[in-house]
Amino acid sequence: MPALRVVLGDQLSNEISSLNNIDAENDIVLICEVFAEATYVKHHKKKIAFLFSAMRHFSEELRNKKKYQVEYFRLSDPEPMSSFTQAVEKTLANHKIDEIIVTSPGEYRVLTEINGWQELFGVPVDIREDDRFLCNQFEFRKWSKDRKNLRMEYFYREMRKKYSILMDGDQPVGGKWNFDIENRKSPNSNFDVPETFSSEPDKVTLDVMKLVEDKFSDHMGVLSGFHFAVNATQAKLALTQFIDERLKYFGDFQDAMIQGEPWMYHSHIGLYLNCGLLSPLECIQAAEQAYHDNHAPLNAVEGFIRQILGWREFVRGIYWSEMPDYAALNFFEAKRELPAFYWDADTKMNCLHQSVKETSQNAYAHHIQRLMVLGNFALLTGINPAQVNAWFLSVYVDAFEWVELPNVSGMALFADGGYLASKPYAAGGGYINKMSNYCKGCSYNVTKKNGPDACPFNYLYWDFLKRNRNKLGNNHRVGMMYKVYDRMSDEKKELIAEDSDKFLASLDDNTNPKH
Ligand code: DLZ
Ligand code: SF4
Repeated sequence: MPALRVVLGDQLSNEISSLNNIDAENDIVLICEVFAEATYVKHHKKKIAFLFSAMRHFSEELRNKKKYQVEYFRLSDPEPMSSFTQAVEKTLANHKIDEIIVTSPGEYRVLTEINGWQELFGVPVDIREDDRFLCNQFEFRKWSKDRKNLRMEYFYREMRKKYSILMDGDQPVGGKWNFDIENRKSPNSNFDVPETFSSEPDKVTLDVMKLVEDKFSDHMGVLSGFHFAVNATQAKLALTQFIDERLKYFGDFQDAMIQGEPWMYHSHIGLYLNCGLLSPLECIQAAEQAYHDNHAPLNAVEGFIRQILGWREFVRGIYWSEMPDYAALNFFEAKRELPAFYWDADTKMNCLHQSVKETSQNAYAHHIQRLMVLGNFALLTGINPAQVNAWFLSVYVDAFEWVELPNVSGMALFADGGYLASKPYAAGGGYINKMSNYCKGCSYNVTKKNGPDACPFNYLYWDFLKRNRNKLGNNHRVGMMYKVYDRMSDEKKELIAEDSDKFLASLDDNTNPKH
């Protein structure tokens, strides 16, 4: 029974379930570059180049090392494919196929497309579980079923026990499950951030870069400086370099932002994990080993492992149990258009300017830039969650909807009303000033609360609370801030309202339909 084994662009793992028990002689593996995937949101140029290069490398490995028969469609072919469905149709027409086998995709949108194949093509379709994740959907639903609000911490503890990671019998190593309290150092020391992993683009990558420049020239970002790993061997080197050189400082400066230091002590392996070049357990075990070898402290190792074993699995569980409704949630009924500077970085607010500039350059920004600068601004100014999600999904090289949507809608925008996070991550300029050196180079004054040169975050923060009092007034974690607001003089409240109205009106004059 020859089968068509479809491997999607974020399924580039030898162990992917769609390739289990393959009949190398008779089965066909299909990997395809398609317009629909590159353009349903206009992905950053570097993201498309990374994925296409990784897909081309992976298909060559399957052909040469495994001797599989691979059908690979390029967007540079004379008849490029518009969608997965078209590519499957074409392959079915060219080969005798009795069955389609595919691993469940990372996005609800694509699952809906695949669900239609059996009827459309009249061939049985076997959609297999994506067992590269450490918690399957059944297990997650069992855990989350009767909980009104979900908190990652308890889920994470279960996962630590299940995989026996950083455990001392049935107790956590070091006597605590979570060392985050030690992970919030301000960036006030001298930094000597090691160079991030870099790999020269090879011929395959250079070809792909040319293709991207040709076909997607109007997408965000630049291709110059492309340095990502594009196969599993290189990705493993990037992981090893992180473990050897950065992990020890990862915890301490996890939330710090320094102008001109986009990579800091972060791992930058999310892009490899999320497309399958690295597996979660290999990253977790490498970090745990570094702790046992006294190479990195517990606060760093635990924090890193929590991101993968806890947070990553947790948000995926939420995505699949809550879709498709989750994508439409808009707790604050936020309607504002995304300002143009999210695309062109043209703003006098230095923290936003730097974060967008780096995003455009690297298809990457680290989690505090995403959450507390770009996300926080969108939250405070009430930007429509659908537009914010589309932006995050398109510009970050590691972003796929299963991970992007809960992080943006749930954590950054509180659009799910507190299902995922216990309070909105709203902050004024003081937080950004504490965690970064952006304010020194800003046209606004972070210590000023009102007036034309006051940091806009300072008044927007209060305006956000005031606007949403009916939704947040009963949230006990925000309650304190309402007490502070209520104690302000009427004159002060008036100034906050005036400054905010002026600022928000200027934002509305500055939207950009280009993307
Ligand atoms: C993100 C992306 C892009 C830009 N292009 C492709 C592509 O041409 N072919 C492909 O198989 N996958 C691509 N991807 C990743 C898919 O969008 C991803 O598999 C789905 O979002 C499901 O997670
Ligand atoms: Fe950002 Fe305000 Fe600091 Fe400027 S002063 S960098 S706008 S936080």
